[in-house]
Amino acid sequence: IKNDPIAISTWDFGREANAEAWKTLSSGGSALDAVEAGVKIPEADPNNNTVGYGGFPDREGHVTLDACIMDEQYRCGSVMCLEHIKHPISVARLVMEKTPHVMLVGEGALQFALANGFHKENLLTPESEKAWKEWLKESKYEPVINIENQQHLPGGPYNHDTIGMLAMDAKGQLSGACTTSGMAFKMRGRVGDSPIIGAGLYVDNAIGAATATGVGEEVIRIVGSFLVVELMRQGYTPKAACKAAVERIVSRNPAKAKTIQVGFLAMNKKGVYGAYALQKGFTYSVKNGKEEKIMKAESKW
Ligand code: SD4
Repeated sequence: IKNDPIAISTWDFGREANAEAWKTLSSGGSALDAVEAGVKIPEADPNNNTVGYGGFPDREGHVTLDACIMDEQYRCGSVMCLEHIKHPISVARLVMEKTPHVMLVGEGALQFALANGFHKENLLTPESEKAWKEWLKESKYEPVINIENQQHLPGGPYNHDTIGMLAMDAKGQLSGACTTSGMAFKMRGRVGDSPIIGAGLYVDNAIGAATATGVGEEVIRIVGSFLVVELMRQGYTPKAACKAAVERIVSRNPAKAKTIQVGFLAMNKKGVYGAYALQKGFTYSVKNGKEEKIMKAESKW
């Protein structure tokens, strides 16, 4: 059977990532290759302050990256708190393909990357360093709703966030990738939802795939992406599944849920997609053979 390939990504900057993924998908390549190639675009972009190179550092000035990848065979790989490597998604893929493990963290992940031909680079750009030093003056750790609201930071507003990408190739196979520098000015060693299989990303080739963005702690608490996929298994549409996961977060702590952003993005095995967020402002990008567009997700508030 020949399927219509499709790539969807979190946020409006997912558009360039989708365009890159499309090169693979439109030429009969695999969803796995497509998602890896796609998310490498924001990873390498110094102007994206929440993914890869140019990502905002932790409160001690270290850029630490989280990424994971999952394919149609339920294989998965992840790196957490990885420093100095521009493309954590490619290291995550190697963890999946070359090791008996799923996750490598910190120093061990770095050693593995270096042993496999990756090069050590400085990921802290002058702009990110300036933003960090500015933040240090007050050192208030208050994640703001949607990062584009960080107007107080030098160089702002920052209309960027974690990238999660889901793709279906011409064979109808699903894969996903998620990569981020995490919450800006986080505690040293903090890991969010993005590299955690089931939280920031989950792919079940029989059912569908989901990814998350926003305050990772709240996504982890409900194992968000896995929940979305399980709800699709029960017959929920992708959007209804994303909405139910958002409602789960609200029901756990309504007061807190009002003050943070979390967004889910999902696609089922038919290529039907949908999204839902706690707050206004969550966008996602779609690319298939017919169109390329940026969509506004509906939200609770
Ligand atoms: C995290 N979910 O590290 C990621 C980052 C993100 O808005 O999406 N920030 O928690």
